Amino acid sequence: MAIPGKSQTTQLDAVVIGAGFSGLYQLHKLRGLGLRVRAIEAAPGVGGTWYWNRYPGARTDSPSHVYQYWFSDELLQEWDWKERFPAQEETERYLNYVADKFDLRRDISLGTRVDAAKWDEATQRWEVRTDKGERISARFLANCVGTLSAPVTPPFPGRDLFKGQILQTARWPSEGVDLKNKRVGVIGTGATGIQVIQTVAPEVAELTVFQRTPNYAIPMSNPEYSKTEFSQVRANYPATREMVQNSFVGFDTDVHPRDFHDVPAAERLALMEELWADGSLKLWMAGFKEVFTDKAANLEISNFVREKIRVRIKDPAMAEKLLPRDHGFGTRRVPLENGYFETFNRDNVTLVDLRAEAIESITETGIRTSADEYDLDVLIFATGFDAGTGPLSQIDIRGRNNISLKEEWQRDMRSTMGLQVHGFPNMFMTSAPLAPAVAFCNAPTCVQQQVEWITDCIEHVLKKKGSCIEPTAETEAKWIAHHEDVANMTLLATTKSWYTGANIEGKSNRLLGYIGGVNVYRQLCDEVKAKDYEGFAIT
Ligand code: NA7
Repeated sequence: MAIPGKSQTTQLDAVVIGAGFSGLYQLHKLRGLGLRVRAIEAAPGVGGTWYWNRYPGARTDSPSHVYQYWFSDELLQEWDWKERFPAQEETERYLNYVADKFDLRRDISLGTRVDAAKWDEATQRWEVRTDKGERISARFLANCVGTLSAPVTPPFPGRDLFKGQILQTARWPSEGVDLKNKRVGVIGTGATGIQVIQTVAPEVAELTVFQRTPNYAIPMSNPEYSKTEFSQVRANYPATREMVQNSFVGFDTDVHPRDFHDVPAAERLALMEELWADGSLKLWMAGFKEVFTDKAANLEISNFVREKIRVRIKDPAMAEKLLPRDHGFGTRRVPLENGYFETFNRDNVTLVDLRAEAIESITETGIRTSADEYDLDVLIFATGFDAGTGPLSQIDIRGRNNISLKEEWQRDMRSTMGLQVHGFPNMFMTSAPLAPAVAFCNAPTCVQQQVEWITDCIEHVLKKKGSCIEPTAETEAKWIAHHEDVANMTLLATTKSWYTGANIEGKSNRLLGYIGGVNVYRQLCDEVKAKDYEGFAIT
């Protein structure tokens, strides 16, 4: 697509920001309405999260047969997943295949960042500005920027002094990094840190892990599929598709039908063992629902997992450091792992407990804590993201009366069903705050549902010959109140994690994601549509 000079403004019907799972699909769907659309993507390739996160060991914790698109039967027949939990490379390849198959690239500007988007009341259009100096005027703006795409690193003093190499997992160099025989430090033991640590430990000379909070993790069972096994998986796609759309968390399994306290203790244990042995997130997603709400139930499940971890670590003192004590199982994101805990039985691995000795500074030669100095050649930050609000706050988005989305969200993180924000007409979002997609869902399930809702909504506005749509203030207030009611029934709302924004200083501590269920959320979205977007003003 030709890019006009700086003085010209490109006229489009819609701009999609991002070309990851949701952006690619949103582009495809809006083109299907006959609209002139462009997707703008900061990365040099498509894939979003699966472009950027190419650190050693990066892979999905959702099984491939649910972590995919459902909109094309042809695609489902053509694409053979190689593993149950695909590595970054396989998922990135899949998304590139989708971009080619549906001829999406001709409408994607890669390596281009949207700097600003401003609602123009006079024209009833969004004025979008990119870092290439391009100006685009579009009627609709679809923000498909992902939830975990604004990485953060703590502001430790001395960072500029370090003579070695500093790496960030979410910005891993595409040419790769040779860590062989190096002294490597990793800060962070979330889902990302766990994958890096277990992967690089055997190849580096020394690995020093800086851990602030130990995490629960479940051993992943990740067989490569044989042709026969994969055809069985594929044969089950119709049922899988049905299930992911109607389950609590967007997977092909659902929470246990019986109440925790109605099941005798021996049966509870047997069920936990069975779910554990599956080598997936089932203990979290398909176990007792009370894990999210009931302290006693959560304690029993947490103790079960702690014992599973303890027996894998040879040194009891090391085991003590690695056992999570300050939060219950499943109240923060539960990662899968492959030999993570055994990593700490290796002679070349040191665990630094940051609760006992805090990081004081980065030095020329490594890290200084309150108790010691650690010499390093390479320092890897696996320190997480400004989830949900971060990616959109990086763009200067201004709605009616020049109100800034970033400033609004700093005051109060709000949205209507994570799909729109009052005051920002014709602006749509996927994976945004107060929807399951942002935190409590198998991401592809939820972003597909949101993209479809957004597309239907835009089609409705076009048919009605309206110029714009936005939720009323009352609708938004009602959604937030419902979101809060549901959130406050859970143990997650009072646990420090990126789910509650506790990893970012000063961030709103409202639970980021809607936790009433993917199935319930879908129904609520469908109802809005069935009632001709009741609660949304079309003008
Ligand atoms: P997470 O889960 O936010 O983990 C970040 C890790 O970095 C976590 O262990 C943090 O400790 C640690 N961290 C953050 N800041 C510091 C400071 N200042 N000092 C020491 N340690 C720190 O991010 P991930 O990338 O692992 O995972 C994000 C999601 O991506 C994951 O949930 C999946 O959905 C995929 P803390 O726990 O805050 O004490």
